[in-house]
Amino acid sequence: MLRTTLATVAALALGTSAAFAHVSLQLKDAPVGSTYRAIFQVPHGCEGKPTNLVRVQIPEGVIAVKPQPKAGWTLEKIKGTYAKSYDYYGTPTGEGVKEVVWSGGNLGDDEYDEFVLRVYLTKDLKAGETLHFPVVQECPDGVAERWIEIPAEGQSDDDLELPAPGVKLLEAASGH
Ligand SMILES: [Cu+2]
Repeated sequence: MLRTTLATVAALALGTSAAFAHVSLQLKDAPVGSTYRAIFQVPHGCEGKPTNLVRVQIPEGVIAVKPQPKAGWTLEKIKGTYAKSYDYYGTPTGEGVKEVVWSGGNLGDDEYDEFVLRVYLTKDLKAGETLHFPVVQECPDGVAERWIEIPAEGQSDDDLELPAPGVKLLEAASGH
């Protein structure tokens, strides 16, 4: 698994850059303590090949994940235990969906599509920070685009070849 990952990264580094349009989130900011529609925009395939699989990793602090099914794609919800228990409108929530996979589809390199999750952004997340959702796009012949880079302190997405899509966290709305 790790060997495959490193080989893919190396192949991407040597191959043509696909960074002219990143996988990104359509809604760029959202308050903590609220429901968020995470709309992942997939603007191209991998090195000209169609996309057959889209995998989204759910960051810690994001709970109550409900993916939107897509015609022609098989939906898989991988569940697990969170690092801690989170408050979901008064209900302690310690486990849930940690990864979502849409597979078996065929999105052409010259086509565009969106993959949607409805999630709850807990108040444990920090307003002012950017929350990243690592995404992997898989294409035929073992080719993939791994949007998993997270900017270090002082860096922005523009400094990265394959930035993970992110949403800017805002202060919780009052009077909920
Ligand atoms: Cu790109």
